Amino acid sequence: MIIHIDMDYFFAQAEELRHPEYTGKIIVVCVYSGRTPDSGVVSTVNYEGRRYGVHSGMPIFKARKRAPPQDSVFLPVDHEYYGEISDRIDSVVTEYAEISGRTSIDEWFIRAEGDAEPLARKIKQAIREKTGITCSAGVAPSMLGAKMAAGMRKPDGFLFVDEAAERKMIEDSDIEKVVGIGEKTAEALHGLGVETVKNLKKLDRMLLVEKFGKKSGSWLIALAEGRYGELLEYSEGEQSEVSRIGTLKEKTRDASEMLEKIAEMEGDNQAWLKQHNKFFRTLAIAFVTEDMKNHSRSLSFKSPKGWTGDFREEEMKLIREFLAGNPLAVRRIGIRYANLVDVSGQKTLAGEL
Ligand code: TTP
Ligand code: MG
Repeated sequence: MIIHIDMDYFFAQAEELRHPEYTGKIIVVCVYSGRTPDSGVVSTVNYEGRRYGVHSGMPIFKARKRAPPQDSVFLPVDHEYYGEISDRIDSVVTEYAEISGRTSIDEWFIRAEGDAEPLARKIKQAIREKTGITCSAGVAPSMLGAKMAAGMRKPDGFLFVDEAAERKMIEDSDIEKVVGIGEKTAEALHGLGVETVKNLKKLDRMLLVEKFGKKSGSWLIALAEGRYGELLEYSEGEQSEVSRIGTLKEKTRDASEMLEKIAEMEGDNQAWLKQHNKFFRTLAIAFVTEDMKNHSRSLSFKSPKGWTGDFREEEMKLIREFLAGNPLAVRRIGIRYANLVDVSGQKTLAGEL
């Protein structure tokens, strides 16, 4: 079984965590472009704000019109801080799960070999206890099913679906709600009379391939035929960062030992980038100190970096910078590439998300 974890209104909840004085207020987290004081878009908003119709991707000036000013706080995004919380959640997930992957700053997939439901509940609770913020969890036979299940009960939700329930959930779903189907694909399918996944079954297979090309057409056929496990490769397309974390032989303040561990793991990150035709802009190093606290240091490059680069110098700089500001020894160390840029030039279904 697969467990999917998705944090609730993540950036806004992270802001609530460090600003308890804003409890009950509408929190709108914004990416300001700087052109005018209100230029830019909404990154996310808490559920108080969603009730007024404020949502991700909306222009800030529009959000200002919808959210009552006396009850609202508008804050700029702080990726460094959200990244640190994400790392803290990642340590909780990796503590409980044998095989897991972080697929964006606020999402994890976990492969559960044994009894998945109690494991998922345990992880959900541990995240709440150790980080103070809530998530929604979905458990299903496939990645697609788990992700959709997690989305059905938000916020602070939990949904377990077995094979039959997963099939019903996906078949009854509106086509545009299926993870991996973008706006354009959904529109084209509406044009063919398809509203739900069930309707897709009636379409001629050849027509799907003709209309959407071999790759996307085959993806839709697998969806129609209920081969949900095969859709996994596409949902990876959403991944906006790739990271590895490892435990050092013993706790240390020796920068070259840390660098050696990073070099061991970096190959995995680079292989992943190459396989998925991605470059990255942000390089981050995560540190878990002997008191089990998480820290991270990052830098961003002006132009995206490829999968063959050597970043020893930058990594050393980040490690030294961290050690200079923290007196403790380091127990675990991680390497993360974020702000990924697609360089394949090919549009896939997932790329439309
Ligand atoms: P999501 O998980 O899509 O959204 P969310 O966590 O805010 O809300 P939900 O409870 O529905 O899961 O995205 C995670 C974070 O990514 C989100 O907190 C902010 C950021 N984000 C953007 O910056 N722009 C966007 O358009 C979206 C969708 C998300
Ligand atoms: Mg989320």
